Order: sequence, then C-alpha cells, then structure tokens
Amino acid sequence: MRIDVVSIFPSYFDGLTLSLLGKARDSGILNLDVRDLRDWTHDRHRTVDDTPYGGGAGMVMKPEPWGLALDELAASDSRASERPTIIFPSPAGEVFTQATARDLATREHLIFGCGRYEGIDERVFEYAADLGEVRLISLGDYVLNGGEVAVMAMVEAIGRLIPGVVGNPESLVEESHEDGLLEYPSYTKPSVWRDREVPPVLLSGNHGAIAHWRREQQLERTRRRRPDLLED
Ligand code: 6GU
Repeated sequence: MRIDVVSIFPSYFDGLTLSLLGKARDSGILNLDVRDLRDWTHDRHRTVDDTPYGGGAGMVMKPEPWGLALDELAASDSRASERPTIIFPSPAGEVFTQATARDLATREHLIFGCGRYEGIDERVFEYAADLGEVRLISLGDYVLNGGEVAVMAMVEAIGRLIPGVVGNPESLVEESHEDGLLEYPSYTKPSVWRDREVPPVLLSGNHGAIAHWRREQQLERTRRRRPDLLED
C-alpha cells in the first residue's frame, strides 16, 4: 500500500518510523511518504493561508498549493489500476471506526491532506473529487488544532491491518471492536499479586469455560462502558 501525507508540520510524523509501522516501511509492505505542503508554494514566504472571504476569525488554507500537491501525488496513479482515496481529517467529517480502517486498508493508494487554521478552501475538496474518492473523516466529537494527530491515529489503525504488518494475525481477531464488543480482561504471572488473584477459571485449563467467561466479560464491559455498541 502507498500512503502519502501532506502537512505543514511533517515532523509530526517522525513517530511513524518506530515499531510495527516502521518495520512495515523498511520491508516495503508500506510505502509511506510525508510531504511538506510548502514545497508546492512559489512565493518567498511559502504562504499557505490567507484571510477568509466574508470575514470571520482565523485564516483559511489557500487552494493553489493543495491543487499542485494533489496533481503531483495523484498523477502517478494514472497508470495504476485504482484512483487514490483522498482523505481530509476534519471534525466535520464522518466518524472513523474499525470498519472505516478495514475499508481503507484494502485501498492501493491513500492521500491524507492535513488542514490547519480554520480549514482548507472548500474548492479543494471539489477538485480532489476529480482525482479520486474524497472522504472527510473525524476521530470523534472534539476539536484538535489540526489534522496531524488524527492522521497519525488513522495511519496506525489502517497500517496494522495490512497483511504482514502485525506478526501474528490472530492478535487482530481477538481485540476490542473487531467483533463489535470491548475486549475481555487479560492477566499474566504471578497468579497472586498484592493480594489480588487472577480469576480462577483462567487457571482451570478448561478451554470451554475460559471462552465462556471471556465472552461474558466482553458483554458485561460493553454493557457498562459502551451501551451504544449493543444497540443493534
Ligand atoms: Cl480529523 N481534525 C481536527 N482538527 N479535529 C478533530 C478531528 C480531526 N477529529 C476530531 N477532532
């Protein structure tokens, strides 16, 4: 999979060289490129923002650098079989879930455009739709200063679903949200720690009883912490 990220703060993404995603990049499973939006400006001050038409607080990202960036990053797909999926992180977008991550992990080429300030000139989204499928995606109902932290989260959630990135594929199955429920609690040695015992069923060797207990724990936790997940 190819992922391009465009940002005015590319060093935010230095952390993506670490751990599993770093290994996936080294091995060639994941071709991740982080680019500075200012490289597509042509004025002395490398300007990426301007005041909003109609007035109002803050600054808006100018369309020209975004147009050139998208042209360059999407153009290399003209020979490929699939057009890119172009994702703009936005608190006004659809909410990102495990299902979104699974869907996006099947794509050949993702382009993430990180907005800052009060947002990006609306015409950029319209133009991007001529080059690929455009998705506005939010992490949840709260506001961040820009898209960078949201894109870090999305790239990690998507990247670990690419075959070969997570060493043991079974660890992808038994985790929160994969079956629509929260994960069951985990324990390791010692069996007693500071007077707290590991639930005895886990020491019983009875695999049927353990599976049943874990399922009950998943349901109980989900009922208590995330009843919204049980609605359908
Ligand atoms: Cl994707 N962007 C910003 N700026 N704020 C957010 C968000 C995204 N998701 C939740 N809050």
